[in-house]
Amino acid sequence: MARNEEGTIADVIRAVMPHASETLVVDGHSTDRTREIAESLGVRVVLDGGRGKGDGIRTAIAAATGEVLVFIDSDCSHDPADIPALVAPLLAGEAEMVVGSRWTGGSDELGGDFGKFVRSTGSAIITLAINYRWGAQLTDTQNGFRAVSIPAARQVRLTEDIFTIEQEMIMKFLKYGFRVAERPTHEHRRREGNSQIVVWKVAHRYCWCLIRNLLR
Ligand SMILES: Nc1nc2c(ncn2[C@@H]2O[C@H](COP(=O)(O)OP(=O)(O)OP(=O)(O)O)[C@@H](O)[C@H]2O)c(=O)[nH]1
Ligand SMILES: [Mg+2]
Repeated sequence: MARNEEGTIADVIRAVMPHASETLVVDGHSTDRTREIAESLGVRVVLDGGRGKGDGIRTAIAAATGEVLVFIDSDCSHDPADIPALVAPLLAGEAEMVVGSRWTGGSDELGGDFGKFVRSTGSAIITLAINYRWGAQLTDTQNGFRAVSIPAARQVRLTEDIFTIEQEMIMKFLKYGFRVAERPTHEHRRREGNSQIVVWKVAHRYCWCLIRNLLR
């Protein structure tokens, strides 16, 4: 997933390639050199519909080939060396989704200022609600670093356009009876550029997405 990540995209692609049969860059209409750099490294680049990261995730699910798809950010927050651990339960037939957990693997970004406090508290409450509703034992329902079975991801119909797609994806997998597992992964601070999430502008969308999917 990449939107204006020209400073880090090349390093992420190079580190991901040894772990994947195909590396796919979903570009959210970057206005910098992100797309150009990705193409110069010989990987497939597709454009999302320009509606946000959720749109990018749906684009990836539609465009990916093979059986397993790993989502990874392009800001060097995630360690590609964790990919085999995320994929292993899928290949073993033990899960249809494996989420990297920052609660068990640690994060450089979960606290320290008011915005991060709101994000981590909100995220803990959402996780609690999801666990209660589906009898799950998850610790991180927001991390974008995760592996999914492509047939399963195509079966659940995802509709969220923004970052709320992470929790929507988990709720819909659970609703369909798919198994959602976790593995510890460490989240590093984004190396350059800015976060695309402004917490107070999107908080209500997280609440609505949660309530809608809990009730439905
Ligand atoms: N394809 C696509 N990718 C996006 C879009 N918005 C963000 N991304 C990418 O999704 C990943 C996660 O976005 P970030 O802005 O890093 O969100 P975050 O990790 O919660 O925020 P930070 O902790 O500040 O890094 C990054 O690699 C972004 O480049 C989009 O609209 N389309
Ligand atoms: Mg990030």
